[in-house]
Amino acid sequence: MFTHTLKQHVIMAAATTLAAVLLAACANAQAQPSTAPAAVAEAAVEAGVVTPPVVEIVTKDHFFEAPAEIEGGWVTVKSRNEGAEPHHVQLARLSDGVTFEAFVEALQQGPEVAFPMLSLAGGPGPLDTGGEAAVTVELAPGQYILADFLPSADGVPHIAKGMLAPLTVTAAPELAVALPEVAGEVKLMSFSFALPQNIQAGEQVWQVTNEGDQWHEISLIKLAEGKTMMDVTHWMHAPDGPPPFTNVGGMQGIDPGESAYLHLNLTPGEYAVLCHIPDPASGKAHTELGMVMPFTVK
Ligand SMILES: [Cu+2]
Repeated sequence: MFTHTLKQHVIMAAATTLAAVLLAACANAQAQPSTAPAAVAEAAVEAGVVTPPVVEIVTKDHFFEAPAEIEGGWVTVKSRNEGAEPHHVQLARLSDGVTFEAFVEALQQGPEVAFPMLSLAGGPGPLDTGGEAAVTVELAPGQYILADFLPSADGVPHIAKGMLAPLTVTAAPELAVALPEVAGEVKLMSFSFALPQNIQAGEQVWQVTNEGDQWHEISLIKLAEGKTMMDVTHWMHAPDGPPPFTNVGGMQGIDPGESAYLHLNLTPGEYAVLCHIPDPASGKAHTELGMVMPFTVK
């Protein structure tokens, strides 16, 4: 009885608030037509539209500092690298009925056994020490993993050094979410990138869509002053000394047909995007199959 009354009260309060906001918006529009769009935006927030909640993850050598459970739906995942090595955060959903323990067991039998259990859900791309990045991704409820597949200098991937953690995603709250305003669109294809035209410096959001038939990612690197793509290619084949670039984030792997949002703060310079995911058919990294593309930020 009490619950019923309370619920009615909340609904009435919400209706009253909405009516008040709409009236205010109308009055404002009549008085000052030029400010109408701002008034409408305020009304939307009052009516229950929220920005995606933020989940913060810290990467270290070699573990994640991350929550064990979060609410699903659209979430903004922020990462900060406090490790000495580059790190990324791949979110992946385990197939229904697969436990974290079962996945770990499958991984010991090899990626060909474990990977079919995963749907890739994106995540902040590789960052150097001190770097920060953010992505907005949609998470269906279920059991997830956080993983870092980057290798250390000794060749051992971070996932084998402790960078594999379970994450439980519960049902999404019933709220309308305002998605980020998009400055450009990125298409991931098998095996190429389509990037926004005329990329300008500053804060911006790219919508990243996987239009290919397998997993793809987009990692951004910024070339060091005076270095070329030739230097990058040479270093990647035979790392010798410090890399001729910095890792500035990106969107970790997403499933075919999926879309997510990449938050960037770019400074002018020469960059490249890469996809390191291996092609199941050939075993070759997508970088070798054409997924390397230089671009300039003005
Ligand atoms: Cu790819």
